[in-house]
Amino acid sequence: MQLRCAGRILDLDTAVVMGVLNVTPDSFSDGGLFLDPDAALERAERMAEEGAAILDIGGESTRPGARGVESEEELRRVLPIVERVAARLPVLISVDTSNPELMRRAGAAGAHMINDVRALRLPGALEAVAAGNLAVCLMHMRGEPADMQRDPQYRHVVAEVRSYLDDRARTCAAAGIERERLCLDPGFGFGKSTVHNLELLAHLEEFADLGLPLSVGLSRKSLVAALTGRALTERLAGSLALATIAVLHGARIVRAHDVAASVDAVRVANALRNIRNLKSG
Ligand code: 8Y4
Repeated sequence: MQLRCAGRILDLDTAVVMGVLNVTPDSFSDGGLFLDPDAALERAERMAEEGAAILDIGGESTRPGARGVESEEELRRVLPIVERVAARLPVLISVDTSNPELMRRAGAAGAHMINDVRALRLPGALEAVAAGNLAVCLMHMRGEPADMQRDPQYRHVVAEVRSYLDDRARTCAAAGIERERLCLDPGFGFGKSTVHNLELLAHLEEFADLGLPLSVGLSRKSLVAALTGRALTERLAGSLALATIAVLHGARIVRAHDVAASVDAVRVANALRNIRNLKSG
């Protein structure tokens, strides 16, 4: 299984780690530290050394309750970092954005992928990605960050999220974005209760039969807090357990803050998957 990213091929027969690089001053864990471009670059270098296959660079906070940032400010934060990382590191670069203007300009800055929590639903986003050759990760979100955790309800969360992603993938294909460029993500924590998140994780394999690579983001999220009772800075072990389970259930891209530890967890899960596949022929 492969993903076509701006002329490069990402082999996803084994799962890889996508490291998170926030360039927001209100970032929940990095506290504005990485608004400094030199610090951002150092952090990027370190994550690449630690084995991240992809870096996800984002300038808009999508934490529950977060407010959108103005388009110009987002471009101003993200594009210079993308340019500098692309010039220096061999790693694939994903841009975490819903902003069509940033999508249009990301490729020229050196990005390979768009990661959109709104799955190209904003006006102009489909056209912006179709006009280039970047890959795109389509994520499910119920509602908007400002209100998404206000008592989310589903009749069948797995079926509803799956059918949403299938629909978005078909819409992308119809708009001229080849399926080889698409990746799907159930959007853990984006308008989901603890039980919804667990149901999605337990039934992740049902998404795999859509035939597209799956990505997941579980690192440090409220699901870890709900299951372990841990504060934000104490969630690594729980995050690694969830990442391991996700790969065993078919995830191919694991979005994570703690790259070195996540790479180890993903290696363990990849090894187990390989053995299982060898034995079942
Ligand atoms: C603590 C730690 C509290 C993290 C909240 C958070 C995903 C994503 C995000 C995801 C994809 C986050 C941009 C939310 N999550 N993209 N982005 N999949 N594809 N919250 O799950 O990390 S940001």
